[in-house]
Amino acid sequence: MTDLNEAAALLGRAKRVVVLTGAGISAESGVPTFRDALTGLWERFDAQALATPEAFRADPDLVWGWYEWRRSVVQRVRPNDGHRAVATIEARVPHCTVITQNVDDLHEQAGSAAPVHLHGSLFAPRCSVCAEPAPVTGPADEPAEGRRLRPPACVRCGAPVRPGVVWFGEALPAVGLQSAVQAAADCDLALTVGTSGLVHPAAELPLVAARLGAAVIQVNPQPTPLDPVCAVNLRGPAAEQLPALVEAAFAGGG
Ligand code: BV8
Ligand code: ZN
Repeated sequence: MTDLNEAAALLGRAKRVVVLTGAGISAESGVPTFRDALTGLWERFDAQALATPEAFRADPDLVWGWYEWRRSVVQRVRPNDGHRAVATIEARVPHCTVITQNVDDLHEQAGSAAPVHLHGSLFAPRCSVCAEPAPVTGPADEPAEGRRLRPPACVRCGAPVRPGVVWFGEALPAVGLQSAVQAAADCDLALTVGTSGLVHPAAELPLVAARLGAAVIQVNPQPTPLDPVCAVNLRGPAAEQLPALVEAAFAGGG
């Protein structure tokens, strides 16, 4: 039995599915993965150093400029066949929870009802002091790669507005994390797609599923630390592997 057929048999009979996605599922839409997001003028920075509260405090214009550039990239792209295949899985299995580490809105654009955003969103800026939600506005001047931009001031308290993402060293949203861990514990199949499995606690979710008896299928062109717990490793891009998996699992309209 080929890996694809084995994965299709698992998906075809799964009742409670968790899909965990990382930056890799948006790669084929043209959204740079987290590390690629530092190509060009950003490449002299280390993502882990830029995606922190300390970096924002030290240089708000640099960090806000990076996130506005990334938001402008996401607003120019479209979901790919990988995002659409995830929405098909949601429609075809009895229970499905989509959990994403991504801060883009491509799962929603592809039809996923309510993906859990473990690391927040580029589309939910808020005040860095009083947490007042701030409007998502098109930047006055188009953010260019490497351009610093002054963050807007909070309408309520005047403090700088920050991106609505979870930075390194910040706690994940408690409700989202709790529902993600519960879904991973309850599932009978976990799909981990396009994540390097390096960022915690998100990286633990497939391990929770496997420890509690679920089968894990991984979709990634590269090996990751999650390989050993996977029943099947589909080595390839999500926009090819996921549609092929969905086709093989539900072809009979089953
Ligand atoms: C916290 C939002 C505590 C911002 C992001 C335990 C062990 C070790 C470290 C830690 C630990 N616990 C905590 C830590 C520290 C830290 C951490 O994990 N550090 C690691 C990196 C060493 N974690 C934290 O700080 C977390 N917070 O634990 O808080 C706490 C508790 C209470 C009170 C206070 C504090 C917060 C982590 C969240 C950070 N924010 N994103 C932003 O986006 O700017 S994470 C960010 O990096 C992305 O969201 C992404 O998920 C992640 C990884 O980035 P990438 O590698 O680019 O993306 P991905 O992982 O998805 O990899 C791309 C993959 O796709 C690759 O494997 C590639 O092969 C594959 N691919 C490429 N093309 C394709 C493809 N796959 C399929 N198809 C393709 N076409
Ligand atoms: Zn405020």
